[in-house]
Amino acid sequence: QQPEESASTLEPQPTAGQPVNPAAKNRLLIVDDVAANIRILANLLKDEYTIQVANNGQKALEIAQGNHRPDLILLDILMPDMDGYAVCRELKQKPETSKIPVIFVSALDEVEDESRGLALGAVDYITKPFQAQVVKARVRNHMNLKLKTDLLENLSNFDGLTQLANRRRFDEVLQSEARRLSRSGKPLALIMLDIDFFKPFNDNYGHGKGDECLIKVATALQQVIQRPGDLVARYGGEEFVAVLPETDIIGAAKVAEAMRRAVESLNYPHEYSSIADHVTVSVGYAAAELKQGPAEALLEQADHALYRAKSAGRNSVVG
Ligand code: GH3
Ligand code: MG
Ligand code: MG
Ligand code: MG
Repeated sequence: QQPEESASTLEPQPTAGQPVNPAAKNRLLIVDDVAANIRILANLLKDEYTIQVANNGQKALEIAQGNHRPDLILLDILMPDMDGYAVCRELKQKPETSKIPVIFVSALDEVEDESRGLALGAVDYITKPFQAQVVKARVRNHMNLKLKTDLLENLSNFDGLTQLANRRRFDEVLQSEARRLSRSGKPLALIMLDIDFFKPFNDNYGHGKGDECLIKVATALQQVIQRPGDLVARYGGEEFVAVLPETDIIGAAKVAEAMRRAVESLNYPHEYSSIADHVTVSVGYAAAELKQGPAEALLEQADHALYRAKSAGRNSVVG
């Protein structure tokens, strides 16, 4: 019986670097031009993993770049049209697939074949005919390593409390967007946001409640930011930032106001605020074409705007 491509029954794969669902079964893509080979490997591994299959290189690349990216790939070398080496080279070149570990499974058993595969970035090389138990063990080891790598990447890019991108990730995205947009001449917008009277909130309700409030605010902000390419991050304690590529000052003002309103709509009780009976935020924004200066200058502008929003009485938006 042919293994099914059960990918469509799964939740969409989170974009690279986003928190992974530990309960989900890990995906294994098997690439081979011979159906019988696929069947053998699939039967061997289907209890442990969600099996995806491709009978040629092009199909393999499509699946690897799709919405259900595999966690690991078993890759045949000798295939018509596009051989396994070429597939591996393409996978390693593209940022969205470069981190997926590849194990070659091939009848080519010369030292040159194996070393060529490893030089292309494959993590392992298994020769056919193979020992079933050895394949199982090697796949398991590499899968575990991949999951640990994912975990580390998540920890270094996301804030543990709110699950938003952290400052490190924000800086990275800001720099790469600035580089990209300074070439295209399109504008970049930044939003900086700070919770009003959060110190008295913490002092009176306690840090635990303060943390809960931060999570609620973060979720509300994330729901406003829906456009692909936009990023909202936790900049520091109770400060948040958003990067909006290809957005001008008018667009920035709209998003900034939507964020302010989203937090206000939470109606999150705060009886120690001097301006309301619920949690509010002050928002500063700025936008520019990046030919005019570095991204840091734009961030400073947004920060100054935020300061003016505070001075203007808080729960307000200033650009
Ligand atoms: P303003 O309206 O001027 O922003 O007043 P504020 O009280 O919000 O400003 P301030 O910067 O003085 O206070 C920030 C407070 O945020 C300090 C700290 O109690 C709280 N805070 C920062 N990070 C965290 C966190 O991770 N968890 C919790 N619970 N509180 C935090
Ligand atoms: Mg083959
Ligand atoms: Mg602050
Ligand atoms: Mg504050």
